[in-house]
Amino acid sequence: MTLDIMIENGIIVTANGMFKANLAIDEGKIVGITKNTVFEKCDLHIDAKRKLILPGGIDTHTHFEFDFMGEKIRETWHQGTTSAAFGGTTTVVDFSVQKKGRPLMKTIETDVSRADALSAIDFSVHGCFTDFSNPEKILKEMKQIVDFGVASFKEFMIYKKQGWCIDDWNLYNILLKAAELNAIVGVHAENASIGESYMDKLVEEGKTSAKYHPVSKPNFVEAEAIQRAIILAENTGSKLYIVHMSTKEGLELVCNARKRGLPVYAETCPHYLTLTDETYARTDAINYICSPPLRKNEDIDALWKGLAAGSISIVGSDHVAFTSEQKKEHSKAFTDVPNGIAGVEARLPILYSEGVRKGRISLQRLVQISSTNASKLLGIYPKKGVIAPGSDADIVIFDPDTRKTLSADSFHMGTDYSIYEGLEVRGYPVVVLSKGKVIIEDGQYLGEAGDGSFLQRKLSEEEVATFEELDV
Ligand code: DUC
Ligand code: ZN
Ligand code: ZN
Repeated sequence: MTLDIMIENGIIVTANGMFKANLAIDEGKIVGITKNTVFEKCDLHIDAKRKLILPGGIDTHTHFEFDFMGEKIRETWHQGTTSAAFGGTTTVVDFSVQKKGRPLMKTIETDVSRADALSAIDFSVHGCFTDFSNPEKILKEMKQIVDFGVASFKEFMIYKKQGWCIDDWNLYNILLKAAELNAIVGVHAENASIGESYMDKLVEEGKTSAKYHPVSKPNFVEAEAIQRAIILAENTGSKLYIVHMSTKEGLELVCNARKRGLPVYAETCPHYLTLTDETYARTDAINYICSPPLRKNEDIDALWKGLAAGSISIVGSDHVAFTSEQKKEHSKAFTDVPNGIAGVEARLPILYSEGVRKGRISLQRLVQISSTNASKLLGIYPKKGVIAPGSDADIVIFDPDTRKTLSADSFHMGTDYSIYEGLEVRGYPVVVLSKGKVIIEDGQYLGEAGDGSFLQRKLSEEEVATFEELDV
């Protein structure tokens, strides 16, 4: 038998441990992990001496080609997913946001076929309802969407002005239905009434600059919505996923819910782990406007501790690649600046450099929060998220010693600035394989638009339970 690829002499890191071994890959799958044998008959030998072998990253939170707050992202699915691959991510879960008056299923089909033609890596979407004019229709559609292979929904508890905000009754009913269908419901948790009224008040007072963005959404705005979502989920039996959690108060609520045995999971993002609200004093502060806003050092410390301890299960990028020109176009008041920060490429390097290198998380935890937990929670395990025979050969060969200064010029995403400009990181992906094909090597992209396929997802109680053993 001649294998396609052997990755030799690397240190394989999994969610549970690490060991030196050779990895055999054939027809897109991992077919063997061997301690001693070096397969002679093999089309390609890759020497991974002194490198870490990680399961390809799974980014649970991207917004490619997003149409939001009067602007459409110019970065294409292909550009965005190529950028993801350079950063060691081989699967993304994007958001299909319903167009009012149209079934969500239609948006999902359109988005999936667009991504199918363009994506460099495998992908899925979360379904987001925004049209609540016929609640019965939503509940019917949820089954159709889950049957299609989209086992997760995300609802916005804010963005009333954009017409996206869900009320508690609809959220409660979606949670009830999700419990019945074995789906998971994500929430963007911010109290809409307070957050948006606060914005209006500040603007009326002439406080329109970006430094008022965090003022309009203090920590309790997020915490209150998290608390409410947890109570609703608890009373429906649904799994709940708090996306882009940014506050120490939110963390405490999730931690308490988990201690009570509730299936409540949290995601945070690299920007909430690295940047503070002092950033909003910069001259280019509008480029950092995202929701929830950047917080304080005490939140950053709490989030890292929550990640290490297991109360936060996943890190997604919340990648939104508006250009500085698009941000500027709407900069008369901070309330109109399209929200979002681009970070799909930086996610894994930042987690390694700021997390593992600085002693905040272990290498195993890095694998769990960047890949394995997402595959288990979102229903793509063991196809994705693990280095094991039979799994897709989505592999990152990671050089722990590479030093790199992050910069918009060296990233591959479709925007002109980076919030991490000038940040020195230690450790970077050097080779990335997607389904057994080398797509990144020597700083070159070797894949093609459309290499990625839609992943049908189905949640498994068993898999969710196994990652909960890792998260305490
Ligand atoms: N938050 C952002 O910062 N951008 C897009 C949507 C969101 O919830
Ligand atoms: Zn959000
Ligand atoms: Zn988002």
